[in-house]
Amino acid sequence: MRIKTILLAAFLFCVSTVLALAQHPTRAQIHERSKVDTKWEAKADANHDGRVDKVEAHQWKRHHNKVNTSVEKKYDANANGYLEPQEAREMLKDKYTVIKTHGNAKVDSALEQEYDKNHDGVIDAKEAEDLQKALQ
Ligand SMILES: [Ca+2]
Ligand SMILES: [Ca+2]
Ligand SMILES: [Ca+2]
Repeated sequence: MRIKTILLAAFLFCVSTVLALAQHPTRAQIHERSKVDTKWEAKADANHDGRVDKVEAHQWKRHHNKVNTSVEKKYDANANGYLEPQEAREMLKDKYTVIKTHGNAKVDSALEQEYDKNHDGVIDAKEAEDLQKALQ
């Protein structure tokens, strides 16, 4: 009688452990991966497995800056709503020229914000040093 109880308890313990182990990765996967269902996700899906994982999403965002301002729109040469590296470069290049000429320039895009270290809305000559490095 007692052995039976112990065996049953052991059995239940095993079953619950197996279930827990089986469930874990599944839940994590669902959490981490999102299904590809928009245009940008289809393009961001670098390994074409139908899902955009964290790395792919990060890579995409690094290279495709969404156009938000009228200034950014001006540099969106292929008018796809994103600034590709080449387009972003043109924008930053022009900005750098303005800073060289006037000593500073207003921040008008999220991309430029990265260079505004003291967050005063202006990129000054000192802050533009990083901008210059990025353009090289
Ligand atoms: Ca993928
Ligand atoms: Ca573009
Ligand atoms: Ca600044």
